Amino acid sequence: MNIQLKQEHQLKNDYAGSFLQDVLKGLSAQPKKLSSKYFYDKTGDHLFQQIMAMPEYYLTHCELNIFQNKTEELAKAISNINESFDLIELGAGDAMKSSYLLKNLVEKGTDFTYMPIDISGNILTVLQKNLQEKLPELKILPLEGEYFDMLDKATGISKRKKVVLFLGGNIGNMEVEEARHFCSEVKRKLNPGDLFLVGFDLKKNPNTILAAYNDPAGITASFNLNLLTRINRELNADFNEKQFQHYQTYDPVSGACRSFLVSLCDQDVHVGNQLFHFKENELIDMEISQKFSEQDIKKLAGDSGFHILSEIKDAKNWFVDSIWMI
Ligand code: AVJ
Repeated sequence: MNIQLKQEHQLKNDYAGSFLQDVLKGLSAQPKKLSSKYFYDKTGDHLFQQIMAMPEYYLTHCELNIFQNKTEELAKAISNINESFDLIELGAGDAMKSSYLLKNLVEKGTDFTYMPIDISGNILTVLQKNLQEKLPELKILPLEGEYFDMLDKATGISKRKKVVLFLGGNIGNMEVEEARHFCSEVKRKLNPGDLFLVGFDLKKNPNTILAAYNDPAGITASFNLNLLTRINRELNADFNEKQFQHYQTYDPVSGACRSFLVSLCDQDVHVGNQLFHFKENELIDMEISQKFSEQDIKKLAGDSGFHILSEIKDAKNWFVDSIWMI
């Protein structure tokens, strides 16, 4: 095995190891918990694409509206730092939204390298192929792995100014305290003058929010249940997906939108060589999609060592891309 392959093999093994550890730890907790960061295997990527295409899932249109219609504003705000820079995207996915910004920057002759980071190598391959066809002049360096490992890698590769994008309301997949810690860690890895652009889904009519995560066709349910299927396949487990049911909540006071799986009966599940008992109606806490007020955002920026440079909203004022500086 050559060194490159050996390193990749090692990385994959470490990743599988932490997946197993996270699952065992989560299922031993009270209430039982699984991390939504593991939703995105090949089927999960596909189901998420379907979610983004649902009429109820307004988030897609909102941030797309910003990137399509306020491209120049975005480009001005991030090119403010003036010299050449690296544009790092955390959880780039298929880069559908950011491609509008990339096109604008490329056409202006801006000197930058696009560094998309994603945990899914599968989606990064698709992204690279699409972008190379669409924007042949774009300098692109995909980084497959966990955000902070890859952020370290990116800051090691070049000493240029950094603009970090964290779009799609992905920050919402963290509990408030976790989000604070996450943003502080991003700040620690950056230098004064670097920028952090974060997409936040804003608090709005609670019925609108709940509908986006509780679709009647059950795509969101399948998206949650698919993690059980993935655990069966990759971690030698025996979940019976038919014995779990999706349950969605939204609390308009805290802004927490949460999804659970409910055990429909008393049952035992093996994961590797460990046994977990589920009582009837016992929950697995699957995902939080936190919604924010303007005040919540200001507090989060301040608490993690940033100040807000500018804010760009969609036409409905449902979503904001908030641009922060150290
Ligand atoms: C990818 C985190 C933005 O929380 O809205 C969509 C994931 N979960 N439907 C979100 C998701 C259920 C999504 N993010």
